[in-house]
Amino acid sequence: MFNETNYVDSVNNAFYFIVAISTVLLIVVTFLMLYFVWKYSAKRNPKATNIEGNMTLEVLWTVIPLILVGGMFWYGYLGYEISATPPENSMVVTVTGQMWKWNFEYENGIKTDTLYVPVNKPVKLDLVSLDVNHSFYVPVFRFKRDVLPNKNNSIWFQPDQIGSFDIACAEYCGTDHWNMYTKVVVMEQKDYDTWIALMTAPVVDETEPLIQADTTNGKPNN
Ligand SMILES: [Cu+2]
Repeated sequence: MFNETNYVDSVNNAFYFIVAISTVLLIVVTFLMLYFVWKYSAKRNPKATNIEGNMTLEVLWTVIPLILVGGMFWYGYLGYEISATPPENSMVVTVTGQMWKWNFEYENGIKTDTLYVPVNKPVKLDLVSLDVNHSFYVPVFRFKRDVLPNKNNSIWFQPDQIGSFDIACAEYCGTDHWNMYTKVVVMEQKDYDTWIALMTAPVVDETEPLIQADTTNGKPNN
């Protein structure tokens, strides 16, 4: 759904990889368990055997999980590396988390409580907390990053679809944590430019149309 210049595919692949391994293991373990219950029941196996150890088995059940977990790490790391490197031409928005709301400040000083971004453009988010630990979570963009009072994290994303998507706080931060929701609104570039123009327009006579009143500073900074 979101494009390959982003890290969304890597996150999805890591997820599918882990689900596939877990499913196979679940099936194998369940069948073995049922088989052993049947085979070693008191009726078929009245006298228990004391097994000292089995080197081959022990090596196998150490090495195979190590390879599987290494694979999970590798898939996860591929996505993490991309997510940690915002493109040079990213638009920068400062995200401030506080109990219990989000605020967004754009390069030209505009402040909003909903995040507005143009489509197909990389957006870098600088994450700041005014009080306790929060976590900025946008499920549809496949990212979640801690927002901490003593350390400035950042994350970037590039939406390729118009729409309005949920933002949540994913770190329990107090009484109204459950309600710390807002939206990211992805718009066509021209709609975004119009929005910026409206937001930056000086207060004018009500008879004048707002957009025409502002032709000098109506463009975003980059
Ligand atoms: Cu929070």
